[in-house]
Amino acid sequence: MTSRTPATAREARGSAFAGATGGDPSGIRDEPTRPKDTTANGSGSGGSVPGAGITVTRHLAAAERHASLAADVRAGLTANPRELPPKWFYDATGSLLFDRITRLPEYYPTRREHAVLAANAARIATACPATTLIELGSGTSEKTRLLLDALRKAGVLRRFVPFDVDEETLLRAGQEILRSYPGISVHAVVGDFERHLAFLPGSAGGDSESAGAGGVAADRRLVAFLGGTIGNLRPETRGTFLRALRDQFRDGDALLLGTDLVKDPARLVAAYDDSAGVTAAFNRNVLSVINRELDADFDLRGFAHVAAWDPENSWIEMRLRSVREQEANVRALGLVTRFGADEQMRTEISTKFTLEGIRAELAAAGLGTSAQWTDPDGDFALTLAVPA
Ligand code: SAH
Ligand code: AVI
Repeated sequence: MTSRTPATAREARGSAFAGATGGDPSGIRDEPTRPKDTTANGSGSGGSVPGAGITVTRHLAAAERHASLAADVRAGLTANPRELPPKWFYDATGSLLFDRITRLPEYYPTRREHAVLAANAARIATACPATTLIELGSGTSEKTRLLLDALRKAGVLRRFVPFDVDEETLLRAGQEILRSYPGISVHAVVGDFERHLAFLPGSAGGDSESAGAGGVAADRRLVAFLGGTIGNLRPETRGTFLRALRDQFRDGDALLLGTDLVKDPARLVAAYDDSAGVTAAFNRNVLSVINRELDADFDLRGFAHVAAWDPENSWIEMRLRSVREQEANVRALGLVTRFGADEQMRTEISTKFTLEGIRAELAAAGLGTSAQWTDPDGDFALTLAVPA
């Protein structure tokens, strides 16, 4: 029901066929929020009709995004040492830069995960013949096509739910999936998986295409969290995240988790400090996001990219090093922040796991591992987990 839609969420349905909407070159026409109209046949999602367009739920519309970014930046810039959360790398430029990273010779994780998925997608679809595939941190959803293909072959898939903070990339990817997979509905969720998991489509608290007319009966959900993005969360946040996800699960639901594995530190550092400088540009992009969205004046040339392996925490750390004494004015926050020469600000951790460590973390969150696969070189793992 619409009443189950969170107060911060706004919904819109729009035609997702490119060029079909006249004025809007994106092909997605968002309609103003009309709570009654978004409720089709008693469902709370806008009742997406297969093939008719993508449904969009926004937990991070402009005002929420601004407030969330402002709070994170204020906390991060006034902390000692300074730190910014990696989710803010991803505006349209950041997502584009990440996409370029995935094609770099040094950045092996995407290719390795693609290989594990290609080898095991049919097994995954047999183990969890899902009617709904939810993808957290979906980005371009490129590898996800392997899962969509396998689930469609299994004959049960009805809905794809990509979920990401970067609306532009999310909607473009959603449109492309819709075009490639006729008969499958796409419900895009603009949100933060650290805050909005309770509202996953099909959850008790979420805007669900519930059973009934126009809905997805006996919805069985596979939640894919690929790319190793879980490694970008701190250990305590990972635990909270996994428990929140477990709380949303019903019998039959499953998590497919992609994780990068511990390996030679030299390979790890090279993957995060490529010779073409793409990762450096990606790292600095967080400053561009703050400049644009919080009216700040960071000089991107004043910050050098740093990638370092931390063996104690088993993670790669990305930082921005101030190359000189400088200050930046974040006008939207009324905050002037001073950096000393060589002062470093952490922008990302990227944790590298062991197979046993992953199983233990899942178990601690009430998830039992039903299968685990790696590529032949043991670089990257996929773990399938179900409520214990
Ligand atoms: N899954 C893709 C993309 C990985 S890049 C792959 O495997 O290649 C990480 C993605 O997660 C980006 O698209 C980014 O926008 C998204 N993301 C990062 N933090 C997020 C958060 N807190 N909530 C939702 N999405 C997030
Ligand atoms: C999205 N995430 C898993 C990437 C990673 O490898 O930690 C982000 C990234 N950072 C630098 N390169 C890629």
